[in-house]
Amino acid sequence: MLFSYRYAITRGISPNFERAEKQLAPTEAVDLALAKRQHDTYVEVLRSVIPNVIELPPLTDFPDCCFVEDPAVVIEDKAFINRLGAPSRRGEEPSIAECLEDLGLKVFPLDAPALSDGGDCLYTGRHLFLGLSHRTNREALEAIKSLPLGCEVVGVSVPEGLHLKSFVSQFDEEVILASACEAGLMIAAQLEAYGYRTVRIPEQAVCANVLRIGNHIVMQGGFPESAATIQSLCTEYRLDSQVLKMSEFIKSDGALTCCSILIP
Ligand code: CIR
Repeated sequence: MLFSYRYAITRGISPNFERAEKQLAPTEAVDLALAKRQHDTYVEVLRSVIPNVIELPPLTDFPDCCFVEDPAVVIEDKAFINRLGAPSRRGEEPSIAECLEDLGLKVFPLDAPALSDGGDCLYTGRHLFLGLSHRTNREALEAIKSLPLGCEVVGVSVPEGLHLKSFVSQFDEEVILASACEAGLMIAAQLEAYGYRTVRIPEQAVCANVLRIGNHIVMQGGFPESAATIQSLCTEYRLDSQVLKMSEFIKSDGALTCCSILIP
């Protein structure tokens, strides 16, 4: 069943987290102690709604290792392992691939010249939308299309920013949240062509990235206008909601979905 998960994979923060990739230098430095507390709370929230949460040990040499969404993408009982777009992140994948294999998933590695990040993969149950971004290329699109995933794979142009899911995320089977910024609107128009309802989310683009698990929505804390929009949608769809502030991850372009791999 869509949104029902037996396992989640997470990974603790690297001691070198301050050196994580960033599109822009943050105005305030990353607070490592606060980042750890926020990550602990994230894991606690997952534990409250998913029976098995696996915490992989941090990788000292990989400052971005907590962003486990990027190395692998799970589609039902299958997964593909990305060849990550940022060279500094290549090497995060093997332990994740091993973990997925141990859980019994059929795992397909992607090879050069494909480049892809999980943040560019939005799986809705009907479609796998693949953001074509600075991190994900057309070779990856062709390679993923050739895998036996059992869903239609569609390329979506991401005009700026990091990933497709820096601007959109799935709220319900046929409902996708999209940032009200220009790039969000352009992406939303591409998804609407496939029959999805999209809902505009104000404030920062990262606010459109929520976690949907069972009947729960977890949204980013610290953004009252977007919280009000998402809350009223939760009321309409009879979903519970919860707010989780991940400010230290936003400084490294991370959103809520990026810190876990969810496995049905
Ligand atoms: C990176 O640039 O790769 C990391 N600093 C952020 C990755 C965020 N990933 C995601 O949202 N899926």
